[in-house]
Amino acid sequence: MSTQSIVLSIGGMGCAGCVAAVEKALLATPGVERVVVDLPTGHATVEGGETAALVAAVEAAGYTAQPL
Ligand SMILES: [Cu+2]
Repeated sequence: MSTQSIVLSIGGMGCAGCVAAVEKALLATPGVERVVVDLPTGHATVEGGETAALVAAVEAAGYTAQPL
């Protein structure tokens, strides 16, 4: 069974520390298996989890998230 990837546009990241914080928040979300956050594009590619929960986790970490 393949895991569906969800791509989020993250707002508010300015450095590698932000990337790490967003990655940590997403990885802590139930069902998430893999997270790749790209700072230049602001895109987070997430395998597993549900979109609404991912957005909520990112927002709780202090950033914005919008599904692409
Ligand atoms: Cu930062």
